Amino acid sequence: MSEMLTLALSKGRIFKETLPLLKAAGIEPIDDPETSRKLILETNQPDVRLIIVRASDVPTYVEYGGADMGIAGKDVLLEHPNAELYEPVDLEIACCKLMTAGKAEPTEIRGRLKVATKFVESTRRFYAAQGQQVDIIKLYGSMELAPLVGLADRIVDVVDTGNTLRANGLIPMEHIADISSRLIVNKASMKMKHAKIQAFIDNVRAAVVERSS
Ligand code: PRT
Ligand code: MG
Repeated sequence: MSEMLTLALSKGRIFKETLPLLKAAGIEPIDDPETSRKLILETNQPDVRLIIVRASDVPTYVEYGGADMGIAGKDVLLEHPNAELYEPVDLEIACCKLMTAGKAEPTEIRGRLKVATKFVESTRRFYAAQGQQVDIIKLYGSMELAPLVGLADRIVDVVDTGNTLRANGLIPMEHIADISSRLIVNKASMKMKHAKIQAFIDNVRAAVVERSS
């Protein structure tokens, strides 16, 4: 049997925006993860399979060899600053911005700024670079709620249209980073399955260039 290539990705926006790039590389999943409950998806290529994991788990699967490659948002990768991974292609999909946000009407802040986020690592680095001491409150979702109930003065979250912030009476404040999804590769796989992975990288890179021209 020929060696298997395993690609880890999350369902939702990353899966949807990855499909055309996979197709350009000749890979088409047999099942749709939005309707199938399968976590391992076979493709039209018998030696390529997709595994469906939480967006924030993709770097973990790839670093420890549960998958040879993966597709992860830069926001997620920034939370794993020491991960042993290659990041050969910016896929320019699922684009957004990592930003601070707070209440639209200015409020008095006494003592240290309280910042609620699931992006603890990026938040710590952003405020440290400004020389500002803050208290970071780790949340796993619905960050927009934190300022509304007095849990925090600011949030750090990814923002696309800004509609979610506005709907909750918040406004974007400081820009921390531009975010897009990246192809990541396990270091041992890159050596052991070099020809196959390099061909995949070349095909995907060509598809990204083709799409942006
Ligand atoms: O759901 P889970 O906890 O597993 O992970 P996740 O929510 O991070 O996954 P998913 O699929 O929602 O996002 C995957 C990746 O898409 C993220 O890691 C980002 O790199 C990227 N991305 C791009 C976004 C957005 N755009 C985005 N808008 N991720 C999240 N959002 C959220 C945003 O925070 C807001 O709550 O979508 C909501 C709508 O955004 P607005 O600004 O258009 O209102
Ligand atoms: Mg989500």
